[in-house]
Amino acid sequence: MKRYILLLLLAFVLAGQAEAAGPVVKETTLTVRRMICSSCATAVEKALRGTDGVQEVTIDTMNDKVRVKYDERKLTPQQLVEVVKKSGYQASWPAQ
Ligand SMILES: [Cu+2]
Repeated sequence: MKRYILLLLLAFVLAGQAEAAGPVVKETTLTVRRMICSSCATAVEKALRGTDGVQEVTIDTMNDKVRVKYDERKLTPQQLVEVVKKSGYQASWPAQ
């Protein structure tokens, strides 16, 4: 009986771990140069939002900064930089 309870406990612990294995959300800031108007910002935002693993994008054109929340199990900051570059803008990480 004791053993059965232990097994049950173990099952609960394992189930809890499986649930915890969702997205691992990280937040980072990229420097993106030459977003001179709102359509530049929209282009960068669209490119990032269309990328699997990106959860939230905040563009700060005044300071050349783009804040991104992303799932670190799917993306790296370097990949985010590549996405921005492909949309036609200079990007760097860590932010400068
Ligand atoms: Cu523009």
